[in-house]
Amino acid sequence: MRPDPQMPSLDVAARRTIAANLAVTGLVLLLMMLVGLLLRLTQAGWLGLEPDLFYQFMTVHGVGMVGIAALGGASVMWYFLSQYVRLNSGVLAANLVLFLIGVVMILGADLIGGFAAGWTFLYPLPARSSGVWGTAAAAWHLGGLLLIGVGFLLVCLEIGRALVSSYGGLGRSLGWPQLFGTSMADPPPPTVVASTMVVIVTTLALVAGATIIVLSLVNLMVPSFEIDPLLAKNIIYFFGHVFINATIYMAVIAVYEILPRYTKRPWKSSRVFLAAWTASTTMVLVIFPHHLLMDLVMPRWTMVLGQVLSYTNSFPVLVVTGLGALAIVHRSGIRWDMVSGLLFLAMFGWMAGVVPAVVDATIIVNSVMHNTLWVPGHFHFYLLLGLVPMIFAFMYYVTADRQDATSEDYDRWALRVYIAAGLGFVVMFLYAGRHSVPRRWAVHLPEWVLYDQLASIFAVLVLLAAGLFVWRFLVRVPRLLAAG
Ligand code: HEM
Ligand SMILES: [Cu+2]
Repeated sequence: MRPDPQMPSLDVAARRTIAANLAVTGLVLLLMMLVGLLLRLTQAGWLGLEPDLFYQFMTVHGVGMVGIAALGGASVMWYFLSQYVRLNSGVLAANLVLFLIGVVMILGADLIGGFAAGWTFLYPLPARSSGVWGTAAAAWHLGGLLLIGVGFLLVCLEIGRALVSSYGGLGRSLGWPQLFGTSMADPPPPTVVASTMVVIVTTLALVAGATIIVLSLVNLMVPSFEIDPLLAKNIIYFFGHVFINATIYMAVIAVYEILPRYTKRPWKSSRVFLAAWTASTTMVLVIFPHHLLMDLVMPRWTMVLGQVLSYTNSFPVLVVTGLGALAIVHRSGIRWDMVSGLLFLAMFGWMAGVVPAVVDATIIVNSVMHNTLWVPGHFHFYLLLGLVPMIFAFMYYVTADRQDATSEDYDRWALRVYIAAGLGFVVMFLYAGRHSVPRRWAVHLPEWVLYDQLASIFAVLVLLAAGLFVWRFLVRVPRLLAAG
C-alpha cells in the first residue's frame, strides 16, 4: 500500500521549504505571465513598449519562466520522492536562496543594465550589444544564471546521493535489474525511476550550462579569449533543451503519485514503463541538434539524428504515462475536482503540444518554420497547458483538506477559462507561425496584428484564472504546514 497522502515522512522544516518554493513559484509565475502579456500587447499595437524594453522584458520572461518551471517541478519531485528516500531539506532551502539571489541579479542586469540577449544568451551576443548594454550588465545576468544553476545542481546531487544510498546505484533506481530480468524483486516505484532520469540528465545539462557560462564570462572580461560560436551554440542548446524538458519529467511525478490515490489503484513500474524511461534518458540528451537544423555547417549526421530521434524521444514516456493514466482512471469512479481536472488537462497539453514540436523538428518543415511564432507556439502549448497545470494540480493537492471539497464553483469556472483561453492563446502563436510571422520581433506588420490582439485577450483571461489558482494556494498554505 502506498503511504498516506498526508505524507508523514515530511518534517516541519521540509514542509516549510516546499511551501516557500511553491509560493515563490506561484508569484513569479504570475509576474512573468504579466510580463508576457506586456510583450503580446506591444506586438498587438495596444501598448507602446520601446523595442529596447521589449527585448529586456522578453529576456526576463523567458529566463524567468524556465526558472520557475524548474523550481515548481523540483518541488513536486522532492515532495513525493521524500517517501522513498531520505532527503536533506536544507539543500532545497539553499536552492531557493540561490534562486532568489540569482533572480535579483538578473532583474537588475536586464531592467537596469539593459541586458536583452534572450534566454538563450547565444555567444557572442552578450559581449556584442552594439552599445545597447554594457559588459557589466551581461556579466551580472550570466552570473545570476550561474548561481541559479549551482542551486539546481546541489538539488540534483542531493537527490542522486539519496538514490544511490537507498537503491545501491542509479542503474538500480532506474529499474535495470528488473528491466533486464536479472532480479525478481519489485521494481522501484515510478517516482524513483523518473527522479533518477531527471537527476542524470539535469546534472549533465547543468554542468554543460555552467561551462559555457563561465567561458562566456571569461570572454566578457578578456575579449581576446574567443570561443567557437558553433560549439558555444551546441553547448547552450544541449543545456537549454535538456533542462527545460527535464522540468516536465519532474512535474509528471504528480500524475504518478496523485492519480493512484484518487482511484485507489496502485501505479506500478511495468517493464514497458522502465524501458520507456531508460530510452528517454539517452534520447533526450542527443536530440538537441533539432535546434540547429538551419546551421548548415553542422555535420549532416547530427541533423539526421536530431530529426529521427526527436520523433522517437517523446513517445515512450508519453505513451506509458498516457495509457497508464487511462488504465488507472477507467471505471475507477474517480472524483473529478481541481486536482484531477488539472492533471488531465496537463496530460492533454503535454501530448498535444508535442505534435507541433515534432513537426518543427522535421528538416523540411524547419526550413520554413524556423524562427517563426510556430516555435513559441509549440513550447507554450506544453508548458502553459502541460507543465504549469501539473504544478497547479500539486498546489491544490497539497493544500486540500479531506473533510472539505477541494474545489468550489469558481475554481471550476476558472479551470474552464484557463483551458479555453490557454488553447486560444497558443493556437494564435501557431497560426501566426504557419503564416510565417517571425518570432522575437517587437514590432509587427499590420496584417499580423489581429492574431496578436486576440492572443492578448486570451492572455488576460489566462492570467486571471492563474491568479485565482495561486491565490487559492496562498490562502490555504497553513494546511500544508499543519498536515501530519
Ligand atoms: C499568460 C501567459 C504567457 C504569455 C502572455 C506569454 C507571452 C510570451 C510572448 C509574447 C513571448 C515572445 C514571443 C516572440 O518571440 O515574439 C514569449 C516568449 C517565451 N515564453 Fe511566454 N508567455 C506566457 C506563458 C509562458 C509560460 C508558462 C512559459 C514557460 C513555463 C513561457 C516561456 C517562454 C519562453 C521560454 C519564451 C522565449 C523567450 C525568448 O525567445 O528568449 N511563457 N512568451
Ligand atoms: Cu529541443
